[in-house]
Amino acid sequence: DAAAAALEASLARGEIAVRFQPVVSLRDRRPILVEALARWHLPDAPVRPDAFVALAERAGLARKLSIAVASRAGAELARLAPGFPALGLSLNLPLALLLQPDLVAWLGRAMAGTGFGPGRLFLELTETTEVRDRRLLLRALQRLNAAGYRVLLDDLALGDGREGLLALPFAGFKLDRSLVERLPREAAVRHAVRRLIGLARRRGQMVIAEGVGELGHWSLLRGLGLDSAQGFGIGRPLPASALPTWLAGWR
Ligand code: G
Ligand code: G
Ligand code: MN
Ligand code: NA
Repeated sequence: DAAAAALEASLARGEIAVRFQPVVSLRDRRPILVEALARWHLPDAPVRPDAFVALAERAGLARKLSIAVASRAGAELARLAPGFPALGLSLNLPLALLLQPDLVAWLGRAMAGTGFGPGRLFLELTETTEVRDRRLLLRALQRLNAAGYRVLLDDLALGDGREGLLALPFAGFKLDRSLVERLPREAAVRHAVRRLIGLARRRGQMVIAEGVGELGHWSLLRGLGLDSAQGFGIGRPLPASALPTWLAGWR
């Protein structure tokens, strides 16, 4: 259809831009990584990421989109050095791509020459659709772990049926903004989150709070045992060129 053709043309012309949102340590404030967030701006208006990511998946362009985002993110961050710290880079990947047996090969090619090898990359499993075959996901995680990647379960909420996935060898998870927002006012949510974090700790998994809008909640998050945090209160998604200024202000 027309939308798919427009996206394919934009991909071919290198028109998919990337913004970077920092994740910082709740212990020592140090920036740990930046998450790459794709942006598509048509002449009249921006297209919402969730809309064009879904379009890409429907149109068989998901892999092309991921390669475009990954290679552009790597190239733009590489251009910031020297003087910019060796932060990690986090990429969002839907389940269908994470399961691809040749993911390690094509992602490696996309990042070649950028300085972002597996040891500096985090992969966020964004998919909210059901994982039908856990063994396939387990095998994919084993392949990625063996290659040195760290895979995070993105947007984990309570009662969404995905908690059980944490028994798989994920490096950690991101606590969904909907939960993080409720923590200050709801003891039951704090209790449930503490339990999740306890489980993660025992498995050596890291836990990132998403959607932290106010720095006032820092000590609450830290007290719950969260490792790190991301959100508009820390840093908005920024173009690569704005990261050094953000970093200088953050310190
Ligand atoms: O800023 P924000 O509106 O970017 O992101 C909206 C949604 O789009 C989020 O769920 C995010 O994970 C997803 N998203 C952003 N960039 C990418 C990308 O490059 N690939 C995939 N699969 N999802 C992305
Ligand atoms: O699903 P994923 O977590 O990858 O999506 C990230 C999305 O969340 C992006 O759209 C990003 O712009 C948005 N986001 C990040 N931090 C905040 C925040 O503090 N508040 C709000 N409302 N959105 C945020
Ligand atoms: Mn994400
Ligand atoms: Na997320």
